[in-house]
Amino acid sequence: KHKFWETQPVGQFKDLGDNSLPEGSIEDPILLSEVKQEPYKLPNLYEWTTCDIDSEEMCTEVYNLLTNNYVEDDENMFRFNYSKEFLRWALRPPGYFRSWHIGVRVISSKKLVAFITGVPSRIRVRNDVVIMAEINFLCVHKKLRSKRLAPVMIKEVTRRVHLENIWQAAYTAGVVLPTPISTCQYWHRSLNPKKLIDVGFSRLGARMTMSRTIKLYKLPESTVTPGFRKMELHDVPAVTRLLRDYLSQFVVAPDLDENDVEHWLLPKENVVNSYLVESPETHVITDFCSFYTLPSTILGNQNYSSLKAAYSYYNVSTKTPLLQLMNDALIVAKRNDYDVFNALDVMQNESFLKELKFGPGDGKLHYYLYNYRIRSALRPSELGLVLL
Ligand code: MYA
Ligand code: JJ1
Repeated sequence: KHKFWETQPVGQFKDLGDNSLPEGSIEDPILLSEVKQEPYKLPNLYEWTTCDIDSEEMCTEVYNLLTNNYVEDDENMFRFNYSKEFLRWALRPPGYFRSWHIGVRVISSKKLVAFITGVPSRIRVRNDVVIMAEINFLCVHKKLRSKRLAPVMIKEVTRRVHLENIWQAAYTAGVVLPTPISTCQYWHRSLNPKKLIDVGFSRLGARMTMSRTIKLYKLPESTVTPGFRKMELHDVPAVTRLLRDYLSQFVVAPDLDENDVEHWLLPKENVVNSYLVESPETHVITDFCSFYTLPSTILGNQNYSSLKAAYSYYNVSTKTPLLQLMNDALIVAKRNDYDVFNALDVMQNESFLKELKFGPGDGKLHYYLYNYRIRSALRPSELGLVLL
């Protein structure tokens, strides 16, 4: 069934009930001198290219490939439309390797037709902090699908990760592969219900009118929590302490230092938003919430071409109830013209989803580790990791 994945060091379906297999690394590292030194062979007519995402020209090529060929929903009504600024942010975290931003071109025309990326990260699994690659943006042009290009790309990124002496990876996908460490549900909170209904993102509920629906999703103009404000550079140490302490309760979570927090969580216009609660009396930072901006192209609608979505990222509550904190996040997202606020049922998100009028979507997200076995699948609430 999975001719490629059956050959890879990942949990296999046949081993699912087998509790005798140990947790951790599936195969041992080899000497760097024994890692294949030359790239995998591509089909004739295609060549590898390393994408310099700093270059405006290259970034535009990647952006155009993804804009036209990346992930769609199951009815092909929407397609993720990561912005160039977002891609630069996602692909250049502390310690990134340019060699992990891999493209495939048609030799004759030089047209970019496929892409895959990795970025380094430290991910804690139970008590072990493991250096991993986070793999994302795997994309093959629509006209080149089903030609087994994806396995070659995955093997090539694996080889380049190995050359940096890194032997594990984390990734997410909308499809089921051998084998998920967890399967999460997408939830959606309407902020602009009229538009969402007009474009087919959501439907008018039974016995609901448009005006009742608009009223149902109405939010106040301003946030309610005293001391709620945007995160700033000087907050990095306090936010790092808050997040590290919070994430320690999950089975799988990133091990973030101050450099990571500055990169991943300091607000960046139209890319990532972070807010925190600074106690007006003590000036202690007690709570934190964040979301990233990922619009989708609306395919084939007369009136609208883009859906502005916020995706819940990392949230920490120690003093403000999580429900109130996330309600404030919804208020700022609404104020900034987002159409919808999306979240997965990871971490403690279940505690606010229903009450804040999120509804389950038709999409699921499967989490995977490469070359690291987990004895049995985790509950989404045991995951403290959000990939972009
Ligand atoms: S997830 C987002 C993936 N991208 C999209 O969904 C965009 C739209 N789709 C496409 O561009 C293509 O359909 C893709 C497949 C490129 C997805 N992850 O070339 P093929 C397996 C892993 O004939 P195509 C993300 O970016 C499939 O099961 N494998 O197929 C994370 C089959 O293998 P097997 C996938 O449709 C990516 C084989 O590929 C995926 O033309 C993580 C068929 O190849 C998928 N999403 O192209 C990658 N979809 O026969 C793994 C299909 O065995 C990283 N396949 O079933 C692993 C860690 C690597 C680093 C390790 C370091 C140590
Ligand atoms: O966005 C998604 N679904 C939407 C749109 C559905 C359109 C028809 N298929 C959805 N809308 C309902 C919202 C409604 C609002 C009021 C309350 C009730 C709910 O369900 C889905 C997620 O649900 N998104 C996708 O399918 C996109 C792909 C998801 C897999 C992503 C893989 C990413 C790989 C990253 O590395």
